[in-house]
Amino acid sequence: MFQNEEDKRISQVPAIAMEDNTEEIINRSEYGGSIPVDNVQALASKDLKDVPVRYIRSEIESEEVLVDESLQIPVIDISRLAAAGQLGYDDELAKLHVACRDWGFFQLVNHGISEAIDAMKKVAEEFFKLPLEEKMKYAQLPNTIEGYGQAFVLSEEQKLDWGDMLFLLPLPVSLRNLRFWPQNPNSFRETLDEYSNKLCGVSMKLFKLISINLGIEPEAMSKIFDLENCTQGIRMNYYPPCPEARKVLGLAPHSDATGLTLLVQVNEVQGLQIKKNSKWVPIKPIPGSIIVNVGDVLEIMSNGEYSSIEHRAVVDFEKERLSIAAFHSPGLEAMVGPLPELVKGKTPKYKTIDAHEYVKLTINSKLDGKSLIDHMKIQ
Ligand SMILES: O=C(O)CCC(=O)C(=O)O
Repeated sequence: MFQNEEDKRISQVPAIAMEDNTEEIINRSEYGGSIPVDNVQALASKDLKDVPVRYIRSEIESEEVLVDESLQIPVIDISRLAAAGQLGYDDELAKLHVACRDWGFFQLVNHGISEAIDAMKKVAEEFFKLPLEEKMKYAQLPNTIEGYGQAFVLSEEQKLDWGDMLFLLPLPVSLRNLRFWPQNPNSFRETLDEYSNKLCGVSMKLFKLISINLGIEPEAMSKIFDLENCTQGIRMNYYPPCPEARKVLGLAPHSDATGLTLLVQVNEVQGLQIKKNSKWVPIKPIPGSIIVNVGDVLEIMSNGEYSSIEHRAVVDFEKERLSIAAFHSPGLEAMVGPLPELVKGKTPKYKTIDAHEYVKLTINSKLDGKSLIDHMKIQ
């Protein structure tokens, strides 16, 4: 069906845009940023007995974590989805629909991009192992979101996450800000370039299948999210071990403000939990799989047929944990709202705003459950 079209399209985009156009695009401050806070990896290396109070979240002790091995997110085999018309295709498509509608989360296997994932994991691990001063060469600047640091810190009182991150915007290629792209390890940039293109390819396949499942034209969503039109953000999360691991969070509960998020866990340490029936369910990643989740934009576009799901990251007492999340959002020219073909004859449940406004809203909101989507709901 689409298999080779995709590869063709990807190959038409410059494989790598590595000229340093930093001066032109360094200042994207119109969207806002985060208040700088202490580096958590450095704090954790001090062998603390007590964790500073700004990281302690008393509320999490009373929240129920469901330890039920049988309750796991669906597993979707994308190679079966690509084999249109062959035995099993319709079943897998139906499984994908249920996964998006009832779970908002699934694990994707047989995606065919393991090499790019393994290479990315390796350079991400190497980057976070570098001395702090080397990593700080790529530190966020005031009022920007890209670079090494933290995100979503909007007040001096806000509780903090036990983790650091490197956030970059690989797509669109024309807006890459290489100022923040590490050159150490020296294969970092080309590895990320490859990873970004491959993940965008997988997400385009998913958007097409999702369009089919929603009963709209197959290209309806992938046109909005393709390599030329899509905005792709990649966040590499580093969660150091914590002596009070049960009292802190690596990443506060949130839903993703994107269309689809593709997440890989870098090492074997688990930490992702999703909210299901008001309880936290730990996710056990299948080695080599990609964890996919429905973001707020897909909830909005589907007029609520699919739902973004709250999730959070917990940390370990002894081991560091790393993950890499890739967020696929509509380009800045798009409108964010229910797709007209999905509203026909029904009442839109969400507002329509332009993507600039939506991005500003996202960056200037702290991670707080599904508060962003509540803002978009028509009451
Ligand atoms: O580390 C994880 O497993 C979750 C990461 C995540 O939710 C994010 O980066 O938005």
